[in-house]
Amino acid sequence: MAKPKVVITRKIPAEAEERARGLFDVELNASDTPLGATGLARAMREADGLLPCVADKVTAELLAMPGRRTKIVANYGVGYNNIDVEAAKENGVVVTNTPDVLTEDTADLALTLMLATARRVGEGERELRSGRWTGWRPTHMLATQVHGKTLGLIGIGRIGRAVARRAHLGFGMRIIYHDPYPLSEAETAALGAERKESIEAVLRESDFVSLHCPATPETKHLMNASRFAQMRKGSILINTARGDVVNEGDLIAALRAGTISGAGLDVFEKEPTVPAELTSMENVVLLPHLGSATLETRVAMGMRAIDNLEAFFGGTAPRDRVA
Ligand code: 8YV
Repeated sequence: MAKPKVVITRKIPAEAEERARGLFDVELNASDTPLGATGLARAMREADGLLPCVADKVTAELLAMPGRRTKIVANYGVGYNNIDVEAAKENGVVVTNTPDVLTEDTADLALTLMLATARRVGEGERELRSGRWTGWRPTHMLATQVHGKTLGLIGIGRIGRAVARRAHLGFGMRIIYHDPYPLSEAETAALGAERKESIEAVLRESDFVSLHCPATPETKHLMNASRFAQMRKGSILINTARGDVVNEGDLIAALRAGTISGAGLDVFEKEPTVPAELTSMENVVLLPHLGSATLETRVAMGMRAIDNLEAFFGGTAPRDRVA
């Protein structure tokens, strides 16, 4: 029987590409340039399965396209807001994601951003590298402490819990959170966490606010001017979730006005475009969407997406089906 045809839209680690080659009639993207809407349309006309990444917009138009051959979209990533899931359901296209394997890395990066922003790591590095460091002095680049402070989590799913563990057990932080799906009493106690009834209640008491919710129509611009106004003076926002969750214009205004004192951001509203207002600010740490960017995890994400494709084409239920 002919192998199913699968298009992998971007270069993924070699080990995963090798495995895909063995299982499928696979089209790889050796040049690693984005396919764009036209390339994705061609891929979905020609292939039985698509393995896209966060920047590939799998739109309703593509999913409803006459002549579409693709029956499964196995996203490379836990977040799948790049895919119109409703349109996938309507058109009978299966969608899967890659949870679990990137939880710990993303939590590590959230802590990296928290420490780097609070302790002025980017600013210090820029000063030193540009030859502006004039030597040690007691009042040089004074920062704000991290350990023992209050961390507010918006969302307490897999990644939120991994962040809470690190912050509570490693940094002695008090953890408060809001999530429509609360933790069990036992989990709450193990994380030293406390649930708050509203996002505002979390914002009002937190020294650091870290976002760990999915990007959905409900969470679009969840952090906006009125929510920034609820945050404590001197507090810091961390975003390793999705750019859409934050109104970037309102964030810039809040930083400018000193409503909050800093931000550590791994994701942006219009990636890879980052507003010049942010790149020119010293009190923000900006990373190019590196949450899951370790070799081990990127291999594991490839394997997990391939597991989903293999199950689907083998006639069994893919483990990570989201539509
Ligand atoms: C990926 C991510 O880098 O999993 C996610 O949701 O944001 C990152 O792990 C990205 O999705 C690649 O497609």
